[in-house]
Amino acid sequence: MLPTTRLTVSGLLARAVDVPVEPPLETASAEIRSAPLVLVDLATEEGVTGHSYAFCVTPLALAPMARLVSNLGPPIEGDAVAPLSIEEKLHNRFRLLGPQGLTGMAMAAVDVAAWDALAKAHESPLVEFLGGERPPIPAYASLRAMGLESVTEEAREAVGSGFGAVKVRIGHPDVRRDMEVVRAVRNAIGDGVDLMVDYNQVLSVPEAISRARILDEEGLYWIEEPTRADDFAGHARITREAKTHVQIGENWWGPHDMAKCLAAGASDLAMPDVIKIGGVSGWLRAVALAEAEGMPASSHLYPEVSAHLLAATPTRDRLEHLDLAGPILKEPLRIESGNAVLPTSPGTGVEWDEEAVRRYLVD
Ligand code: SMN
Ligand code: MG
Repeated sequence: MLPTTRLTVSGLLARAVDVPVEPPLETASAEIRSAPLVLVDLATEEGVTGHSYAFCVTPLALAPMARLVSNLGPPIEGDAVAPLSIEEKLHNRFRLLGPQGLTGMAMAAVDVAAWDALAKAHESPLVEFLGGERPPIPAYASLRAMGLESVTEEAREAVGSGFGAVKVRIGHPDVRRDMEVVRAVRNAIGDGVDLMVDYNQVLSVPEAISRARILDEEGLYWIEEPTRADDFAGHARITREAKTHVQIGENWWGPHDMAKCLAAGASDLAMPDVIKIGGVSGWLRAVALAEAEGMPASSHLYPEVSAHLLAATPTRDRLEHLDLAGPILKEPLRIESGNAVLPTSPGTGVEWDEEAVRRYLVD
């Protein structure tokens, strides 16, 4: 007999944890010393539980986000675990408020947990449930330090452990410092390794254009978010002026926002964030847009879920490897010779280490 694959939502549990980020993640916008995560458990009447987490970036958003996610429980209790129907229902609830920001993230976290539960009920890793296989997924090391010596050392270690690409955060007050860092890292990693840079939105449009012209000679793989993420017109100007590819996918609030960005010519590349893009459901629509444009698609954070999704992405490029949730997971995503190894366990492979969760729980 086939196992039961029809599931019914029996409850939604949202827990807030604040997990140390060691060493801290330095960016031109802010330093991240801890990862405020909302852990989501979608329980079903059949006994299967789906998991997901949402990274709130700042602890200021942690408690409201946990509350918002748990508020989504009662409206879906008793419903089928059918992510597309749940999405439609919750989107209707939020239509007049808007699906950007915490509302969108909360809905996406529920979506990922629902897909996880379904894949578990089918006893398949998420990628196989989506119709794909488990190829090795090329990853890049997303480096944490911004200081010249420390980031150069980090880059050397990453390449030593097999990564074929690294990303460094720049956006120093003086472009000459940006150049020094880029050249020191390039020197450490050699010409055969791809190098990306991330400005985390700190430049004005004219400043971004002049820095891009200088960086254009460095053979960078992409320049990420040189200016404000929602400034598609500004990014389109930068994209036209820069020889290097511009990458601004991480702050697309759903596939519709991505479509507007592409229509504006504001990014050469895609890198959806699974929680900002609308979960597994949003991701699948987003990468269909990328495929139609012949646009390589990488991922942003959430390496455990993104690895499955990239494996099902026709224009897959690279997985961002930045391990924020590792300390509270039973099994962090494995990286071997610079490639993510998809787990064979059912679902996404995200399972909580309950002892660690208790340690970092925030009331
Ligand atoms: C980033 C943004 C927000 C939190 C962590 C890291 C960064 C990235 O822009 O691309 O990794
Ligand atoms: Mg970024």
